[in-house]
Amino acid sequence: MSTEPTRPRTSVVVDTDTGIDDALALLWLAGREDVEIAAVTAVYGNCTVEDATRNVGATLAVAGLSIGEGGIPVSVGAAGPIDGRPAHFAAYVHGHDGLGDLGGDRPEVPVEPRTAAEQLVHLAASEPGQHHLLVLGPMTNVAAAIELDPDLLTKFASTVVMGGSGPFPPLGVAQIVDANIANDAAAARIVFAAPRTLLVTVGVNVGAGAIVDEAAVERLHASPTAVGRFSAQLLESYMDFYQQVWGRRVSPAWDGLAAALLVVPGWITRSEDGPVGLVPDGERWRAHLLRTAEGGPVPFEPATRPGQPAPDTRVVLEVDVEAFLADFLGVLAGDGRA
Ligand SMILES: [Ca+2]
Repeated sequence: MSTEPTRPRTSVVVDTDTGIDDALALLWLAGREDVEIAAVTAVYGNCTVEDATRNVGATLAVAGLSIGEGGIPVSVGAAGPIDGRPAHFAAYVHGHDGLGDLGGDRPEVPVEPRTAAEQLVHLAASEPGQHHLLVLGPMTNVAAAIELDPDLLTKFASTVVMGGSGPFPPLGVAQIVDANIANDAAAARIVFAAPRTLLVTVGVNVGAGAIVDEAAVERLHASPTAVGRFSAQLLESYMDFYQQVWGRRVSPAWDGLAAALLVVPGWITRSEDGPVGLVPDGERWRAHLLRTAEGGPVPFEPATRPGQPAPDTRVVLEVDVEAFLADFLGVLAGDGRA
């Protein structure tokens, strides 16, 4: 039995391509007593949309949450980018099943009759201002929902996306791949142009600095809770990948950081508001805060909304990583909940 929290709970709708860091974000949200997961919408990205949907079910089951009638509604979304290009999956990062091929039980889950885009429109219209939208995968579902309701993002209390590359880096500085933008730049273009209450990017510019290390994973292995031990297994698989590409056994928190900054915006220590545009970077696309050399905004009309100035997006630049990691790992490890 738990007592009713004294603060109102933050109601979050999670749009996710449930891979490893998405699963950890869901487990953290589920473990916070001040958060209610109002609905989950699945999208392709780290894996197929079918796997992402199963992974939502498997992850919420570990957290003791049910899906469907009496539980959290889960909707199936896009299977590929909004312009019809084939999807690209990251099996080398998240395993073939999206959750590191751990071999656990991933049964089919009961899903809503509404598609993900329809569900986002429905939730926003029926309870405007009540929910926050957390976007953890390619923005295809959200863009499809904006095509159904151009004012969609004005009906969410805030929208936080794991994506973007922040401001342009100094010349010659290499940047980390921004998969959520690169996977569907056309959808991202629609989202960054849409009117909104508040749109926040938690991009690769800050996610790469929020690192779960081996000591943290050992702590999770020793956790008395199923959530803690499942988190440790997921992180071991993630670290196998980062060992290869970053040369050390670490895991950036990525989606977990975006979830955390939605719920606790006080952990954002520096941000800048301005227009975000899609820019090419080799064969991929990025979303950058567009500034002149003097630091002023670069005004432009988004191609998806001609005649309208690009609205401001809040771009996160610095984070209280210590406070975030202490809470993130504490919740996942089940501190005080054995
Ligand atoms: Ca994700």
